Amino acid sequence: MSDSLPSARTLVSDLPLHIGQRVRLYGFAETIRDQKRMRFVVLRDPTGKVQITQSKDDSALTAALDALTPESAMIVTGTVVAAPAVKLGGLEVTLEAVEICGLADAQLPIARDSGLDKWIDHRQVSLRYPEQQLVFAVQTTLEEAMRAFWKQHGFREIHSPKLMGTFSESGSEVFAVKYFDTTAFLAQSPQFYKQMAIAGGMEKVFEVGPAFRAEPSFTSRHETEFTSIDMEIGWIEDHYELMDFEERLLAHAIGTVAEVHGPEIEALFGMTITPPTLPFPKVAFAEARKILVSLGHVPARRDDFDAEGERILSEHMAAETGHEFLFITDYPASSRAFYHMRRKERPDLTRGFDLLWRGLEITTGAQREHRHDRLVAQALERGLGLESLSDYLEFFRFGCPPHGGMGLGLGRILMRLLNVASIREVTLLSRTPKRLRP
Ligand code: AMO
Repeated sequence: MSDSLPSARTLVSDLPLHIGQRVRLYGFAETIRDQKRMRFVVLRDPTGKVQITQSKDDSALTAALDALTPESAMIVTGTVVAAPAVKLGGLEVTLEAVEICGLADAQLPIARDSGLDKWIDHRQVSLRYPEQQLVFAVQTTLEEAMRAFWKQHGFREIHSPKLMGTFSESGSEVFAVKYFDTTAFLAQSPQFYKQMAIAGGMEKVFEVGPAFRAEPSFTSRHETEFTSIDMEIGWIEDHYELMDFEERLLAHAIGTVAEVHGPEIEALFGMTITPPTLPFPKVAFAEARKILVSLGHVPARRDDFDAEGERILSEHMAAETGHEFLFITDYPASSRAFYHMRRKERPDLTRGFDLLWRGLEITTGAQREHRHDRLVAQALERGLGLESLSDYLEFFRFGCPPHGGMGLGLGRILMRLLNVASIREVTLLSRTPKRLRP
């Protein structure tokens, strides 16, 4: 490229500032339209689209562009010209030089209407769709807002190992992997290690990382590998403190997403994002069950709700309270993890909670049992082997503060934020019992 050509990149969104100037653009060729004397290419970069105009009088440029196929990656140099008749931003770029850096095969593997499964098969193409670009912009903003909130409240970030010598939740949903001459398990949650950090005096910790579940679930909300957002907080009085923290965190994060991406989300997903009001409604499990039964839905289990029950309950409570979120608290001990703290006056109930957002569970949390002797008793009551829990139980032998925390599914939050039907629309690459590729 000659020295006189600009070397710095200009983004499409900045082009109005450069009318009459030479610019260098990087992007994909969205469409190519050939006329007898002219060629029009729409170039797309992450900030927008612009029409590139090529006069066929220039035979070298014509030859270069003859090879161009849709979705090829290219670098274009040209002059920005005001063109009020052009629908795309009222300007165009007259082509002076082009470099086709990545020529696309003439036949693209998918189209917009190919369906989600095909989109995932060819993610390098479907990720280019504007809605998909927005998903990951929103995800970035959401995580940034959460990190800012955690920082403001004195949290530290941890990165706990995903290879474990034992199970981190229940043994039935764990992936076993060969680990030299023994077997390792992929972490189902950072549960044990976030509690260890509290025992280690870290007081408030968070982790955003992968969690693995060998669940043969074929639903639109389950993945075998998902991103888990975990928190653990020391020196709490009860689980209400945890819920109070979570609702403020979510209100801040959702408010930030609304501020940064509100109009674009409205345009591409038809969803108006309004930050939730505080406090979120809360209902105890026993009361929630009564409500469900009165609505004619009798849950199959006495100590837990099915997904349909959660949906019906959520809908009913939203009509009553005008709120999209609902905490269900004080679940029966028999349906919760052995490490949930029991209520003092009702040891058959826990200080545990779930958070539903428009009928979908996005969080499980609880105050934990931090007293070694009681924790051992609760494990034994469940028939759990103390041997396999020995490392975990050690965490509580040398003085551990009262504490609790929660885990949120990143994909599920995005599903609700953008109102999409499947977690796979908001996941970079899906992992299910039937999908391990690409
Ligand atoms: P739980 O198993 O409920 O709790 O998981 C916490 C949250 O993670 C999300 N989630 C999933 N997302 C996608 N695919 C899955 N297969 C999947 N499984 C769970 C959900 C869920 O609410 N250790 C506890 C948390 C805690 O008490 O701190 C735990 O893992 O949004």
